[in-house]
Amino acid sequence: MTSFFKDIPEITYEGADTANEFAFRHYNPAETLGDRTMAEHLRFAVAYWHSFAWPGGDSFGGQTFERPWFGETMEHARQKADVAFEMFRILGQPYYCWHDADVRPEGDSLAENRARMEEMTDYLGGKMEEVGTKLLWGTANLFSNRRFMSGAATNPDPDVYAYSAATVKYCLDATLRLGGENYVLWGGREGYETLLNTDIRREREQAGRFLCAVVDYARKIGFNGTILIEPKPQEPTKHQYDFDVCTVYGFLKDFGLEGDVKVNIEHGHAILAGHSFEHELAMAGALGLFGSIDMNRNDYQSGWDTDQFPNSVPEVALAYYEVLKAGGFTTGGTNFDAKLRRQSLEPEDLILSHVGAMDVCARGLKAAVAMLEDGTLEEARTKRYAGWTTKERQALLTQPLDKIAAWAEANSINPSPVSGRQERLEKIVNRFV
Ligand code: XLS
Ligand code: NI
Ligand code: NI
Repeated sequence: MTSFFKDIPEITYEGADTANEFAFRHYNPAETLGDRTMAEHLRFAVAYWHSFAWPGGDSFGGQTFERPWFGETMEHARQKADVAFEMFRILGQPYYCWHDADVRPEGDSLAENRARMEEMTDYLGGKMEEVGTKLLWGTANLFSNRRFMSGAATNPDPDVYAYSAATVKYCLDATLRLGGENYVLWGGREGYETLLNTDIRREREQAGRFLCAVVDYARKIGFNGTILIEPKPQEPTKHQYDFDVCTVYGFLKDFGLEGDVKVNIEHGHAILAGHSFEHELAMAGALGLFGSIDMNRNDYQSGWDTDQFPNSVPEVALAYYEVLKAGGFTTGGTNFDAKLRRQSLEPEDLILSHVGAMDVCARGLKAAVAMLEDGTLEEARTKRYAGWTTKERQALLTQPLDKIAAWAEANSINPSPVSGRQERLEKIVNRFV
């Protein structure tokens, strides 16, 4: 036990009427909704980086958080893990996620980084056993250190490609050893700042080759989890190659990886791409790519990736509606890739941000399950496409253009527009949220 969270008790479900801040009002892990418990539906995870490694800086100022584990020694890294698992215990968090650079201090060489990661993997493994928290996913930080400033897999320097491959290798090894259920690749610097110095055709091919090597190695070592790409259109680079779900789909198809890799969709990244969260989720469902989610929103006015905890039930409800329609999570889950605002200094803020977010997700999930069970929305959708159910109309999808034209004229086809009923459907959603 560490003393960081003082006497904050373990958070339990007390129901919607409780005035206790340190209790769940909606997240009741054992409660059954449809075919699963809430815990099985939501599969919550804490992001190690935002809660324990981020110092609270922004583009105009540095560290605001003072944490006893900030420092570059292995002792600091172990202390950080102790506090992290203390928080997971208090929250009853089933999962967590890391980048290598969050859990181990930066060494003087690649070999030292690997060795430190191995040492920390053992330490984390012990903690996981003690507290019962599992690893949702591991990932490599191929964007913070200056060596990655011009990209990792897409770097013009082949030595950076090699360094990145070696880093992903030890991260996959660690993920496997800790029983991680997924492995994520987010291409933070896999993009460019200016075309004047960039060969995009070549960089895209490097990225494709890199991903093939990652998939092959994961299978070779017996990693049965899901490999996920996390799309994002920009930030930190001006143009990021994995722009959105559709772009990733095209990329995977190009390299024959559409059956091997799925997507981790982040709310804030969807917004940056000019989409809604539910758009990206529905697209992934439709393309057979749905894997996992990062549940953190952006500020709608600032236009930055602000990584805020979710706090809008209607938004979250529409997201889980699409998650459920895509079949729900298998290996994936709800990762709070969210950070405190830099003024939220107290240890309590770390706990209560997660408690609040878990409750918002639970309420959103309940609404989504209820909307599906009610069925009105799905009935209306089915009805809208009912014209396609006759044999004659279905045949249109197999006929050449000239045949269709002849058929349309012969039958005096003259479509009469039908209401899309958007406001009526939105009104139905509001019955549930
Ligand atoms: C950054 C990303 C990052 C990934 C993991 O915007 O969301 O945190 O989730 O590398
Ligand atoms: Ni993000
Ligand atoms: Ni993310």
